[in-house]
Order: sequence, then structure tokens, then C-alpha cells
Amino acid sequence: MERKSRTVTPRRRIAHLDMDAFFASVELLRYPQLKGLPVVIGGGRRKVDEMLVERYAGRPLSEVPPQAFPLLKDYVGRGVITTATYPARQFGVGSAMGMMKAAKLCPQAIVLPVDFDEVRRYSRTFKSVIREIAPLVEDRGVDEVYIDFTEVPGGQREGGRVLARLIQKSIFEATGLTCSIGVAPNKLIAKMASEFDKPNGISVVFEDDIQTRIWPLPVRKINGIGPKAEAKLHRLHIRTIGEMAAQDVDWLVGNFGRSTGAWMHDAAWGRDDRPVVTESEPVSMSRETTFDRDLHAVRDRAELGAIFTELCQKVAADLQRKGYVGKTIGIKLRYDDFRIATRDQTIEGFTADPRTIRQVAGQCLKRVPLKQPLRLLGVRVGKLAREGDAAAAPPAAPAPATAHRAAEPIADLFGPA
Ligand code: DCP
Ligand code: MG
Repeated sequence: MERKSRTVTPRRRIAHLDMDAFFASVELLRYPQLKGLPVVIGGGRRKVDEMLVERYAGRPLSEVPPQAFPLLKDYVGRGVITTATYPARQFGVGSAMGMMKAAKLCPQAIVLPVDFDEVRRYSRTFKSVIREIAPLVEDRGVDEVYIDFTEVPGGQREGGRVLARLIQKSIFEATGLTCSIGVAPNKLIAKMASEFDKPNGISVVFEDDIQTRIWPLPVRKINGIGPKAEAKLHRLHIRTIGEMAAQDVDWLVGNFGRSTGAWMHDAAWGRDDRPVVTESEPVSMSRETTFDRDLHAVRDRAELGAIFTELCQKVAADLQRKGYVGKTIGIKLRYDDFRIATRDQTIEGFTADPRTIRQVAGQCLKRVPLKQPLRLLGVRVGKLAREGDAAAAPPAAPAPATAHRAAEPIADLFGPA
């Protein structure tokens, strides 16, 4: 009798898990009486609980009647919505929409602020629940992870659906929160699949499903195709992933360059070999602030300068606290008409020094138009390395003087570095 010594390599099965309406769902744990109602998260500081506690002294928060909560229609200010519950989304309200605009669509929505500490706590909890079931977990931010199902017991059953169900159930039991999971041959497809059946859904996609389930989707659904690439693809009359897949790789390379073009071709065909990386390192750290009123670079120079310096100090403190240094320093502005401008500059060595960051960020600022009032200012440090790993590198040289200095008076706008 012939003995088969063939070892079967299991099919690669990668899951992407994303929590449902995460910040809002965390609030509903505190206020279960709001379940099923439109709720949006956004706006200012956490005064709500104190207000409710005061008014309903002696009663637990879960017994405060829904009528007592602040409503979107009474909101005055410049906040944007961070997220919305699914009942609120039915009114067309969602992430990044201005609150006053959202109030027109759903005036009766309840408004609650974010509780970052609570959100972080639940984030840690749901991730540790997953790690106990499947050890290969890649952290992708506060509410999403990739999980390698390939070698996990049950990870192959029904293409991963059985394990996905177990994880969903375990997270719900530990936290009361729901999530959606996509399981696919790789990260790229899994990320798309987790959205297919939101909220509280599971979608399993196989290689053979790519033509039917992935190709009809708009190109923007590919993680990595942003608004600029999308606009260019549209100009080239490519709207769906299938239309992208139908292009010759050389044509894509001709239009988007060697690496992006080749990547686009692979992505459209559902090819992606990226491993699930357990210890994910931050790519950048940033701080930004939306002003209470629009500020003008000349008239409000002192105020802007102080805010700018403080942002740099905060980013530097974040880096130092977490043990990182960075090489690319950038700024972000949002003008009163909501347009965004970003600039960055890469320096010689790594830094976490607030003065160096301030100086380089100040030079970036000189490269953006500043005639228009500003709503928001942000500072980012990217190309990060662990402080120890970067020790061998030369220290950050003071930023070189810019060649195009002080072409316009607003160049010095936010005061000296
Ligand atoms: N978030 C944010 N700023 C944004 C987008 C999101 O602070 N521009 C926060 C709020 C979200 C959380 O991150 O609750 C997760 O983002 P998601 O995009 O996953 O959105 P949700 O989890 O809220 O909703 P969904 O059910 O669509 O995943
Ligand atoms: Mg989410």
C-alpha cells in the first residue's frame, strides 16, 4: 500500500474585525435606555453625566429617562460627529459631518461626548478576548484588528465562519459590544469583507468569490486607495475594482508609477501577501485642535503661535512617553471653507525634541497659504523609530534654513520658533 507523506498546507484565512459604531456603543453600555435610539457622538467636554447626576440625584445613570438627554437640535457649536449609532445613520447622519448640519437631518438625535478612557478600556478588553482565542492579532487602532485564522483550531471550518462566530460571541459576553468580521484569503479582502454585513455580521469570502463580490465594488473600497487616487481613476474612467482588474498592469504603471501601478493591479485581482504582524508599531503621532472660532494668521498671530507651540510640545511629550523618535515633521491646516492643507519635511536624524519639532513645523507652515482664516491646526511626527533603535543614528540636526525664506510677510506668522 502506498503511503502518502504529503503535508497539507492549510489555506490562508485572515480575518478583519471592526467594532460596530464603537464610541457610540460604549456610551450605550452606560446608558442602555438609549438602545435603538439615534445617538451621535461629538461635541465638547464630558459635562453630561454631571448634569444628569445633579438633576437625577440618587438615581443610577441607567434610569435617567431618554427625554433628559441633550439633543442635536439644541446643539450650537462647530463640532463634527465622531460616530453615530445605526438608528441615527438611517437619517443620513455619520462620521465627519458637522453637528449643525446633522441636526437638520436628525434633530431628535441624542448627543453625547466621547469618553476616551472608557473607549480605550473596552478596546483593550475586546483585543485581549480575541488574543485568548487566536494569538496572531494585529492591532490596527482603537476598534479594528486583523487575526490570522490559518492555524487556529476551527479557523478553517466553514472558511473561518465558526471561529468568527466564537470570537463575536466571546466579545459580546465580555463587553456587551458587537463587532463585524470578514474572513478572506488575505488582509486586503478581509478588510473589505468586514463591512459587507455590518453591524454584527460575518462575511466569508473565498478566492473564487472575488469576481462576484469584490469586482463590483467602487475602487475606493480598496484600503490604500484614497480620494486622490480615486479621483484620478475616475478621470481615467475606472470606477469599479473590476474595471481596474481589467487594465493591463503596464497601463496602470504608466499612469500611477511602478510600485503603485503594480500594487493596484495585484489589489484588483485580490492578491496580497502581507503577514499579520503581532507587534504593530505606530507609524506617526500627531496632535491637532479645532479652534473655538476661526483664527487669522495675522490678526490672531499671538494666539495661534501659542497653540502651535503647545501642539509641538504635546506631540514631543507623546513621543517621549511612548519611547519614540521621528524623522518627518508635518503640519495640517483646515481653512474656514474646510479645505485641508498639509506639508511635511524630513530631517537628517530622529528627534522627539519639542523645539526641533516646533522649528521644522514652523518651516512647513511657511509653505502653505495663510491668507484665509483657519479652523484647525495639527502637528504630526512620522517615520518613527524606537528611541533605542535610533540611537545609532546621528542626532537630529537643526533644521536647515529654508531657501525661499520670507517671501511674504505672513511667513513669520506664528512668531519665532
Ligand atoms: N473615529 C474618529 N474619527 C473618525 C472616524 C472614527 O474618532 N474620523 C472613531 C469613532 C469610531 C471609531 O473611531 O467609533 C471607529 O471607527 P469606525 O470607522 O470603525 O466607525 P464605527 O466603529 O463608529 O462604526 P462602524 O460600525 O461603521 O465600524
Ligand atoms: Mg468600527
